[in-house]
Amino acid sequence: MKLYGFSQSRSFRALWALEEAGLDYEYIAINFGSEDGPHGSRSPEYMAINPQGKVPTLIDGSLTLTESGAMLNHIARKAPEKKLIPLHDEEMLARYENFLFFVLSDLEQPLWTNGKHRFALPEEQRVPQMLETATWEFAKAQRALHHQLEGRKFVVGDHFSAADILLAHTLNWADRFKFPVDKELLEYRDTHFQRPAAQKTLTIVS
Ligand SMILES: N[C@@H](CCC(=O)N[C@@H](CS)C(=O)NCC(=O)O)C(=O)O
Repeated sequence: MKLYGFSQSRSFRALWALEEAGLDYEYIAINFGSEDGPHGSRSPEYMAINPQGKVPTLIDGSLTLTESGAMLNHIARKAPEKKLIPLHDEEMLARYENFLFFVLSDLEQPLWTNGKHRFALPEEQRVPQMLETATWEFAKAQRALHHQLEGRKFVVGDHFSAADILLAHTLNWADRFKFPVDKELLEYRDTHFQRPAAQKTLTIVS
């Protein structure tokens, strides 16, 4: 497998999952914003595999994935013995998927809104008032998160899964963007970031 990524972007999730899964992979660092091929995010070569010029991109044989959530599930399914996805329990799998979609559509969305309106969008498309709205939306999603987690150490069941990778990474993103993150959620992030696979991932992207 080949993973194209950049620093502590959403690529971190896929890279962490590859490390947890113990799969063979090659990591290719993308030059963000560069038009120079083959590894500039805006180069024709990279845009041919990821038409939006975004990271991450995962290539597995003839399969190309451009969504970090789908990558987590694909990697988790490739290493069933690691139990990163609850494949054989219908109810648990539904809870896991419900959580993934919640993080991607509600918890992460205000973080990306913040990033887009501070630096990612072309300047003429940025709306400064969106920053306040994003902070308000994150606080709302964080309250819903507490309700879903109910103080548990893991998102689903009694062990670590790819949903924990997604949540811990997203909380870290919120903290780096200086969103107010509740203490117990930062403790949850810190606990999972101590895992050897997360520590190894940090060294790869730094
Ligand atoms: N939904 C995609 C989003 C990917 C994405 O937006 N990545 C950011 C970096 S974290 C990016 O490459 N942004 C560049 C851009 O928007 O032009 C995913 O979850 O993988």
